[in-house]
Amino acid sequence: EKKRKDAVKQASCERQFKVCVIGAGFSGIGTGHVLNDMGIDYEIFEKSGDIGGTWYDNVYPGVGCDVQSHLYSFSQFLNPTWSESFSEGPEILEYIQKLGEPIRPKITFNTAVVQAVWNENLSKWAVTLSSGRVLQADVIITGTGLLHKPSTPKFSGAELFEGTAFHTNQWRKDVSLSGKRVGIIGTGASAVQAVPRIADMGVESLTVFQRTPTWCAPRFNFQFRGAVKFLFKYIPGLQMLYRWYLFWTYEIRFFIMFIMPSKEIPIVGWLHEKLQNYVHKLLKRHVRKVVKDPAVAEKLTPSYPMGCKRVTPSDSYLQSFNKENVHLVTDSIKEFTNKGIKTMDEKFHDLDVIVYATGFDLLGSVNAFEVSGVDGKTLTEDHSDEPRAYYGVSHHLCPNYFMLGGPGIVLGHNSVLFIGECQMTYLRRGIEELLLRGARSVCLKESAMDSYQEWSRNKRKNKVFDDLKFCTSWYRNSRGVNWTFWPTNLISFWWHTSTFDSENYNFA
Ligand code: N01
Repeated sequence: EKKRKDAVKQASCERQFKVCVIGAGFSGIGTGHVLNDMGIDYEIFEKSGDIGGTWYDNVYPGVGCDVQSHLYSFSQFLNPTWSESFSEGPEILEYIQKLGEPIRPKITFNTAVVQAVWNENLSKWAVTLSSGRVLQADVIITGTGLLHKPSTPKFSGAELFEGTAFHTNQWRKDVSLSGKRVGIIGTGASAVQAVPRIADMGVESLTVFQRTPTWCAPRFNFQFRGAVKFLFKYIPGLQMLYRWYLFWTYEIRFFIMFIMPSKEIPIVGWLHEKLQNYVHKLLKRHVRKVVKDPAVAEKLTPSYPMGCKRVTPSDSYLQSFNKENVHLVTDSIKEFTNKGIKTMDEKFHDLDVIVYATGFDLLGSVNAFEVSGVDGKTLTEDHSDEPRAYYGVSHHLCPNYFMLGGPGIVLGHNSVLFIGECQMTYLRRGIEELLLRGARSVCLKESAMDSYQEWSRNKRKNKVFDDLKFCTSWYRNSRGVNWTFWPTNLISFWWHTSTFDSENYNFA
């Protein structure tokens, strides 16, 4: 391994190999550490003003991670001092910024990538930045994520509203909510975190406009005491063990939430169905127990199977609806007026502030900048409304181009950083292979892309998130095709990405 590492380093020095990394969130910072370890030169470009990605951008009240922190962190950079099991945004931001400190000199902030064009003759990418600079890079690694472009539905009359309106992703810290009548549209993961906090911000009223209820499981958040942090710090193996315990408990959820019980499998299929029904029953009972008004509890109870949309764990969301100043509205929004929102039942809801917790524009996020690859074909064109990437990493139109968190690897049950680490191992091996072979380019074969896409389509078939009859969600495009989700368990992802499958690539 040491010899291989030295050879890679030498080869990259000799040909002044340069990598362009896009984004300084978890993916970009993790990649920086990988490239440092490989001894490869690189630059990172970040459109925001500091390190953190989603954790820098999203500052709405209550922002946090609904995956436990000891799992939502890098295995190489364990943090023994997480203050609670589900850390909030600021603590996660602190973690990633600390991790990013050694990388900081390599990052250019407030600079977006606007275009990347593959030059076949040079076997290099010409990367155009928002500053006007054009950089020549041997390899591009993107860590731009799928959820960074907010989606703000165009409600009729929105321009008439005289109060303040903004998206959770563009939280206005300068707007005080105290004493205000606040409306929030949407009940996804962002709203579930924000609603309890906004309700406690001294607002006169908080009206939650719900289109579809969300499955809200109890989170059982707890604080880590000093003794536990001490043990985690001085016995890293213990923390790793805890991490693996979390990983497997999350992984079991894949079976419970996502796989549709198959009656064709005797006994197991029957047991599986019983288990799923039982979990649904438990969660329904939980809503009825927590929410005092039975009519409100009924409205907050989903009628679709959990896992069809993202499950949103919380210890305080449902409880908020017991507060006198929190109201649930389930009639659809008809239009905005100068004073607030009018619903289909012709009721007016007077508001001072409207918060859009309406999620993200997935296609806009994935096509954030123009990528022109082999023969001038663009990724946007190939993506159309069903973006694809081989293990969320490579694409046959883009030689020397690796995505972290690309299409097809969204998870609804476990830590996406596990996927990120697997992808980093994979692309590292790919770059090593390129350098060690003395090749100029490495490009996925089209046949590999096609068979991978076929494989993932088939794998999704018996999953609840793929079945249109249950619900709509941001996982799917307007035709109902789910292009976002990793279709099976994570051990399978790890297995497929633990080695670089050179046979599926062309080296030139
Ligand atoms: O967005 P969403 P989000 N009229 O798309 C409603 C990640 N995340 O920002 O369900 C009325 O889930 C829409 O209604 P419906 C996580 O992956 C992670 O909350 O479509 N309502 C829905 O209720 C998550 O899944 C964390 O009927 C409209 C809501 O708006 C993803 O981000 C924390 C509407 C949108 O929910 C997105 O979550 C936060 C309309 N026209 C976010 N359009 C973690 O903790 C939309 N809605 C890791």
